[in-house]
Amino acid sequence: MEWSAGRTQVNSWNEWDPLRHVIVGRATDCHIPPNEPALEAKVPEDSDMRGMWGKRPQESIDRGNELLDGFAALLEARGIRVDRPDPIDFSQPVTTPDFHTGSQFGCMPPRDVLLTVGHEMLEATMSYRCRWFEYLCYRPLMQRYFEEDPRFRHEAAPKPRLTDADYHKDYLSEKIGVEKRLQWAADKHFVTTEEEPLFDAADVLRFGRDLVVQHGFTTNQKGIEWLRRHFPDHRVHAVNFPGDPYPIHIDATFTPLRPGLILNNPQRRLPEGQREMFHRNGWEIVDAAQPAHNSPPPLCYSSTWLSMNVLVLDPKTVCVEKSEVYQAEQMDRLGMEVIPVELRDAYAFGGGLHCCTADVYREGGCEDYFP
Ligand code: DAV
Repeated sequence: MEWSAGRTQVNSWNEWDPLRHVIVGRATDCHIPPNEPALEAKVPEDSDMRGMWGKRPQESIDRGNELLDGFAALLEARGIRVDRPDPIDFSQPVTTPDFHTGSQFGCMPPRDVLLTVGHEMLEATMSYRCRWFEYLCYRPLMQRYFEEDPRFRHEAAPKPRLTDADYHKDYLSEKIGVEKRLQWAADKHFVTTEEEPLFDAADVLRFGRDLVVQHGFTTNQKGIEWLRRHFPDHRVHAVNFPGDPYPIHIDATFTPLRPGLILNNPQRRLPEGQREMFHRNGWEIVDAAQPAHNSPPPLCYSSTWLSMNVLVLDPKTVCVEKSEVYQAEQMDRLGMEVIPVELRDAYAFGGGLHCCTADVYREGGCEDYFP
C-alpha cells in the first residue's frame, strides 16, 4: 500500500527506515510522582529529586512544551505527520485492588508506553505504579488509527498487579552505593522480580525480524518471554549492559543508526558473549561520543547519555540534541546528515529525542538483517 498523508497507516519495523508519521509527547501537567519501589531504585542516590513530589514547576512545563512543539514543527516542516497525546489529569492518585499511589507521571515519553511492530501498536505493561494509566493519553489516537487503517492491530499487554512482590526489597534503601549496584547489574539482579511479566516499550529495539530487548529495572525475563510468545514470527533477544547501575530503557545505551551500524554507550558495553549475531552478520558496534554535559539538567531522571538518544529520520539523516556537539561530530564522521534540535530543557520530562517520540509509519517492510 502506498503512503498517503491523509489517512493513517501504521507500519514500522525498525529504528531507521524513512519516517513519515510519528507521535511526539507533551510536558503538560507532568508530575514528579511520590516514592514507590520502582522509582526508589531508579532515582540516582545523589539526585536533586530524592524525596520530592508534586506537579513540576509551571515555567519548566511551559519551556518543555515550547521545545516539544518546536520539534514537532520541525518534523512537520520536513513532511512528517505528527500526532500528539491528550494529557489526563496527572494529579489524580491511582488506586487498584493491589496498590495505591498519590499521583501519576505525565505523557512524556511515548516511546516508553507504545511499541510499534509492523502494523501493531502494543501498550506495554509498564513497571511503575505512577505510569499504570499512561496509555489513556494515547487512546484517542489509537481509536482514530483503528478507524482509519483496516490493518492496524491495537494490542495491550496484560496489566500487571504491581504489588510489593514485584520488587526486590534490597533495592529499597537510600544508600546502596554504585559499587554494589554494578555488582547487582552484572549478576542480573534488578529491582523487578519475576513475579509477573513486566516491560517498558523503550527497552525494545526493532531490527526487522529481530527484536532486541534490555533486561533491567523496567523489563524482567518474564516480560521478554511474554514478548517472545506475543510475536511468534520474530526472534526476541535478551541483552543486558552490566556497566549501567540504573538500567532502564535501552535507548541511551544502544542506538542503531542504519543497517550494519550501532552506537553503544562506552560505559555500558554489550558483553562479548552477546555480540555474536551482530558480528556474524557484519554489523559494526562503535562507541558513542562523550556527552557534552557533566550532569543532567535539574529534576531529571535520566543520565547525561541522553546525548545518544537520537531520532533517525532515514538511514542518512539523524536528529541530535543541539548542545550535544560531540555526538553531532561523530554522526557527521559516520556519514549522517545531522539535524540539530533543541530539547535539553525537556529532558526532565523523561528523555531525549528518541524517548519523546513513538513511531507510527516508516517506509519499508520486515527484513531479516541477521539471517
Ligand atoms: O541513561 O538515564 C535514559 C533512557 C530514558 N528513556 C539513562 C537512560
